Amino acid sequence: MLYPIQNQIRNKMDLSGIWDFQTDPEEVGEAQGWPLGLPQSRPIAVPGSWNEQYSDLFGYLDLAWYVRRVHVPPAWQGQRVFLRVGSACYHATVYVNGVQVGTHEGGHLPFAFDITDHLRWGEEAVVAIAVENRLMPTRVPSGNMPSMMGLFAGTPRTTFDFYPFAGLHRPVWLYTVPSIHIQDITVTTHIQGTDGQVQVTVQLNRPDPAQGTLRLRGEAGGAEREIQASLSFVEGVAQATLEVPQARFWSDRDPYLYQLTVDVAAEGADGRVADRYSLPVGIRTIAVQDGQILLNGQPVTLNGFGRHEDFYASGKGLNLPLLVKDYHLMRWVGANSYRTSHYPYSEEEMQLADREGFLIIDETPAVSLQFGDAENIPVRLQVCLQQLQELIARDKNHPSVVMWCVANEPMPARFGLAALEQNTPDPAEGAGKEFLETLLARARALDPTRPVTIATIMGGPRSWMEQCDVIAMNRYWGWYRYGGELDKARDSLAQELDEVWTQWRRPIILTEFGADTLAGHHGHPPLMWTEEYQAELIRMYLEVAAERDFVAGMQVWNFADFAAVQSIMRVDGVNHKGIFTRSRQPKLAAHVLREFWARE
Ligand code: GCB
Repeated sequence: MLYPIQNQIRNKMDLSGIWDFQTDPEEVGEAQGWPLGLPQSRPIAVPGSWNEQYSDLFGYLDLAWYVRRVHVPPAWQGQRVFLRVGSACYHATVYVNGVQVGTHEGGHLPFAFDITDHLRWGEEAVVAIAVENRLMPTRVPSGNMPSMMGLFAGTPRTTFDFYPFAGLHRPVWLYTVPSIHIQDITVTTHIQGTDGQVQVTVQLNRPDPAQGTLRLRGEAGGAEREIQASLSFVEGVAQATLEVPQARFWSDRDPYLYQLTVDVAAEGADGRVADRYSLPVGIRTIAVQDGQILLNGQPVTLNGFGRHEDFYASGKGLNLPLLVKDYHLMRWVGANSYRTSHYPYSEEEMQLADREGFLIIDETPAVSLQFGDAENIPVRLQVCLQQLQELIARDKNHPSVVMWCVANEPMPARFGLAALEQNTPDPAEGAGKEFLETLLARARALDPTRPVTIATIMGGPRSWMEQCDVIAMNRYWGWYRYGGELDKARDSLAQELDEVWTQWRRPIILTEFGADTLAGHHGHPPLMWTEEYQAELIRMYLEVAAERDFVAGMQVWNFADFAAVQSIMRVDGVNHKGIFTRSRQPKLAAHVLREFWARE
């Protein structure tokens, strides 16, 4: 799925702004004509979560309507017009001029519908999007599981530890494509010595024979050049390889981007371009070999964070200044990497990662998968496969994306403090293993060029790691286990890392470790919840990792404090494991990270 662009041929219009909004808890809106206008609307910002914009909507997750009117430029007539939603959490139904044009399940991933036939040229169009984010066992991520009782259950009843923000979280666009158009582009890159190879597959929307060209602009042979190849479409598909002598490779230290332009020639010999699409390309390879992750053939360490899209007022809504600031702060501590825990982040964020040289573990929305309720497993598997396919289709061309993570902390049936001891036999082990291996295999089939992994939970069966290229471990020695006992935590961490390495001989990334910390709380001795405790715990983990070559990355949980559900586990409804506060002020541990990472 290509990101909409504006050029000589294609058009786009950003519908971000203030929309009309109304909740519909009784679900009467469609029958009462709301797709054409809301009877009692109030203003709402798009993108943005509704929960953070109105205090009475904080806990609201049922159906709500967004409506706005838009003038589609008459100059667009003759092209196909699409309506594209960057992310709607969780389920969306889209209407244009009162007619339903499509539905989509699953947050954090874009979808688009061809609305050309529903427009009346010269008249304003009414766009309506009905969104709901009900928590259900059949959804991914899941909620309202019957099993979720007890001391740690929160409000609302998620299976996961972040607030289930709802709404239109990313921009809504109108965009156009010509009648014969480029539907998809797949770029893979290879390296031979100092030369680069850019392999491009282009897919058209029609199978008719057609011709086209590829142009790649950037450094080659020590100078700025343009390298070209021609494309011959058979059954709508064409492939070509561009050879780049003495290429400048993309890396976290030098995120150099080439510009690739694909042209499709119009029928007839007048040289007219029917469609054109341009995108940045980073020439790089990523591989796993002998217990190391290799970027362009060299060992690389992924240091950084698990994060969240989360901020005051905007909730999970795209917030561009925040994005720039977060990258600035991550660089300040010396990070070169993060995981999109626990769902795909915005496309704008992935573009920035390409440009700024961050190495991304790109995660699907499959957080806290459950395997105890056999009746719901087939439905969840289908949703997971759909989300995986949509994620890879969206992000496959980003050089920054170096790994797919198909699930975060799939849950053992015997989860609980007792099961935190390693290798407790788990009744869900078999069902979970089959489910997870289906996801890993699908990711590999969709993209054979990137390693795949699962972020595993403490106490989860080790057998679930078997098919991962890289072992990703979320570990809370010193917090959920041996809280306040950092010496014991150190020994357990070291022992576990060595055991996992001995068993699987694959690079290990600690994709989570951390401690809840109230900014401004201090203590000597360093008790849990103080800034000193977090700083010492982080230091301990980094020291243990530094003694082990097979540790290929350290990602602290979390970059910043973030909104979670209300529970006795989360003071103020916030997970306080951030290295920065929710308002992005550093805690003491930020300086420890700088000490380890920024000096390199
Ligand atoms: C985890 C989860 C993450 C939580 C974190 C915590 O293992 O992956 O979503 O926020 O623990 O702080 O408990």
